[in-house]
Amino acid sequence: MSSTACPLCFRRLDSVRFGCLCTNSGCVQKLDHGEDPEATAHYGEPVNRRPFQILDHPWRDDNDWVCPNCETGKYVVDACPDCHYPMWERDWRQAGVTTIALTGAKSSGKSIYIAVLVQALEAYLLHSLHTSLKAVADADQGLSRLGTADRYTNYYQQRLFVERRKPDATPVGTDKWNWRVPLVFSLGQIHGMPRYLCIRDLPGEYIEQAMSATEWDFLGRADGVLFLFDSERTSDVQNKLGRHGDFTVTLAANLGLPPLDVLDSVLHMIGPSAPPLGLILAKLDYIWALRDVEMLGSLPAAISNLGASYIREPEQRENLTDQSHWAYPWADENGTYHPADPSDRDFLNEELRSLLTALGGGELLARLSGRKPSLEHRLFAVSALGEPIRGKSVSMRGITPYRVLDPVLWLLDRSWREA
Ligand SMILES: Nc1nc2c(ncn2[C@@H]2O[C@H](COP(=O)(O)OP(=O)(O)OP(=O)(O)O)[C@@H](O)[C@H]2O)c(=O)[nH]1
Ligand SMILES: [Mg+2]
Ligand SMILES: [Zn+2]
Ligand SMILES: [Zn+2]
Repeated sequence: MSSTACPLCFRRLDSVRFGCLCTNSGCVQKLDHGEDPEATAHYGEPVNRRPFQILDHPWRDDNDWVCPNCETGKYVVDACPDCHYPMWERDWRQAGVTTIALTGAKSSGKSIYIAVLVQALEAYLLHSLHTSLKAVADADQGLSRLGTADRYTNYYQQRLFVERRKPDATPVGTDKWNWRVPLVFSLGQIHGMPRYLCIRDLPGEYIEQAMSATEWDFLGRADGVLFLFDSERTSDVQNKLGRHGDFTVTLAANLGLPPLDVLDSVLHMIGPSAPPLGLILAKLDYIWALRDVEMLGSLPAAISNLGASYIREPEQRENLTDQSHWAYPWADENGTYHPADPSDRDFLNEELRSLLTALGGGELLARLSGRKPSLEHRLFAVSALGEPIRGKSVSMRGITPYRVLDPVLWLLDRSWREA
């Protein structure tokens, strides 16, 4: 059954324990009770204590619980009973929530992926499911943090689309609230219920440290973990494109730890559970560029293979004789939900296995099966930019993202197909 979850700690919410929190900014300042230990443990940063109460039913009105500090229920919101994260949307408890954690080495392309994913998802929802994507408004007035819409604009979109320059690494220092809190999007009514997507972007720098702590437990509870394997880091790209001169290829030493070490960290942070894992070959445009600069015969067959499905976008639904065979989920004019046909995805999965092996990622697959046989994994390939960066700026021809929806729609379809 599709159900609701906490956007921060990714815990499924039950109908036994309900939290309510006063978000009045005056209350945070007036209450001098120090830190809230539960919230601090989950956020990984000190969070001030605020008036909070557990109820055995959802907070309805002031008769249930009035904030003892400001003596009103005006600012009381439904909050996670465990991490105290406030869920401000009225329909949150009745919604289907999909939670995704984005992992990978430093500079593997996670933040850029989010920048283009959100735009692609917006267009896809409108066209294929007739709904719209909205950044959820953050009504937590008590804390001076930016909400999803502002963070998306300032940290993701702006750098990519407006400034057209390489983005800074996801900040681990001063701007830490940027990634300590999730990006939350409302996706509209899909297959009978309001749907939300919560994504947590992680700085590679922290993932590489592989800490076990309450703040990372959300990884094990995610509906899916995406792991980016950076094409830029492979020896073919480093040696063949790095020396070519036309392309900006970052030296492997500046790209964080080798993917195998990072995967080990991620598996350690996931702990004993086994959320589905999407292994994404990121920055696929570098692989395409290899085919342009090298004699095809000198490249492994899996890279030079012209017929491979990882060089093609999936077929458009309009072009199919039987639309039920579309690679992505869609809704007809009556709003009936049609799940994705997995055949394109299965085919891609098999082809990418040989490509990843040719690129030196075979050990990664062996490690996944060896360390966690119970963990379901699937391969994807994306290019967020559509072509390699030359100089310091993104191509002036524009950004043409490639297959960025695939990994996320794989996970969304899994939750959506359950009504
Ligand atoms: N050619 C190419 N470069 C990309 C692509 N995606 C990201 N990059 C480049 O890779 C670099 C790192 O991208 P980020 O998205 O900041 O990487 P990150 O994984 O968020 O890094 P951390 O925040 O440090 O963990 C940037 O300079 C991007 O321009 C892509 O699809 N193609
Ligand atoms: Mg980042
Ligand atoms: Zn929570
Ligand atoms: Zn209050």
